[in-house]
Amino acid sequence: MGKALDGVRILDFTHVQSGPTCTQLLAWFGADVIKVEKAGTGDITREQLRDIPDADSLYFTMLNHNKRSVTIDTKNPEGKQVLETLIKSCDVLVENFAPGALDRMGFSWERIQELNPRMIVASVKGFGPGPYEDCKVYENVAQCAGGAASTTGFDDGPPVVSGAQIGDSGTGLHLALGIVTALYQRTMTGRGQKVLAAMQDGVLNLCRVKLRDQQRLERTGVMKEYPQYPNGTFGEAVPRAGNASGGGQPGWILKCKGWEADPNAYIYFITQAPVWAKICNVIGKEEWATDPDYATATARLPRLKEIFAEIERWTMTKTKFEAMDILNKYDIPCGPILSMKEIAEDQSLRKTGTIVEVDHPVRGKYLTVGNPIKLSDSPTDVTRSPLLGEHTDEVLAEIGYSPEQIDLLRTAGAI
Ligand code: CAO
Repeated sequence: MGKALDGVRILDFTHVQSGPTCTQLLAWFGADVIKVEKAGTGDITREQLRDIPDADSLYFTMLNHNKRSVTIDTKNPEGKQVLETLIKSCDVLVENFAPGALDRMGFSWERIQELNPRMIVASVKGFGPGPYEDCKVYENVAQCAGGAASTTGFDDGPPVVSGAQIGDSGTGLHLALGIVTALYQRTMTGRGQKVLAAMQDGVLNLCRVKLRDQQRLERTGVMKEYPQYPNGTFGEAVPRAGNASGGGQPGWILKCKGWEADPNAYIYFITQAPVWAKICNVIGKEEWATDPDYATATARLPRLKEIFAEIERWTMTKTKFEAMDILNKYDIPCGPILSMKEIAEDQSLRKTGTIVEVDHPVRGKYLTVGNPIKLSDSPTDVTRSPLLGEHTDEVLAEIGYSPEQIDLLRTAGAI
């Protein structure tokens, strides 16, 4: 079966996490992704957080599946010529170097356009144009600058960053969408274009509801679904909301049986208004279904703390999975707090290809997260990440270099 992006060639100048997330997705959709790396070292993550000596780290292998690797010294004049040939034969160049690095290599937008006017040049940067545009940025900087950290955590504690890599992988996702959109527009205009996904913008996009709340706060001075209501105080900016749910259906994380020993024996419980009467029945507080102090969503808002404490008295008598089984029968929205161990062992995620076991010639078998986006006509086969420079000869031969020319380039240190 063919793949959605069959025939699309990507010159992949990405490293670390944000850019590689993007090009890995494009590879899973069928694009031929040629990753250009520095000879000798390659992507810095190959050796970061290693768990097996001399084997590419999980950090690298889990972000670079289905790609080919070529090593080219982009600062060597002959290496630059090889890159020019590659630029002419590819559809998209993706990079997430520090600001200005691609220009310093001699590949400005204008130069790339001269070489290939159809080329789409896609970049991740920390910030868009403005006071911080020249800054180098990593994940947590983006979470802090994009509004995630100031709105995450508890009111009486410091800002907190999320374990979800919304700055890196989140921005890679945004960039991938920009690239396929530009490819689509190119089918009509014949022209390439620049695609920029700034990490601050990507995080802010994911924190959209918090900018919503900022404006609600400025208008009304209070947000009744936040845990600060009714007894706490609201300042000028959106406060940290603990585990309150982001929308109009109040939720909280509640202890389950075994919480004293198991740090993940918890459940997320949502007091969705349409099933309020069922919730009252399940927890044995039938009278709350008709009591005017509890019967309506508005009446409940100032009493959420007390209500969740009462529900928790019930959840603490069940394991998180027992509670799930019971609550699901009544359509009460809830979710177990799953540990990474539980997720790694989850057989249903293995069946759907969301968790995949991959074999690697140096490190052996390891688990990875497969393609979270499932296309019915473009199935994903997850293959291992390339060894450093594994495909240098193969790719150069494809773009017209003879074995003798390849040997000369190698002797010159260009590849
Ligand atoms: N051959 C020779 N040189 C190469 C090369 C190759 N194949 N590939 C890259 N280089 C050079 C670049 O030309 C650049 O050199 P100059 O600084 O002399 O121009 C240098 O290697 C690497 O550039 P860098 O500044 O991007 O790398 P860094 O490790 O110092 O910074 C990072 C890393 C991530 C902070 C920075 O790249 C960045 O801010 N990127 C944009 C934002 C981003 O994507 N951040 C998320 C990273 S994932 O957590």
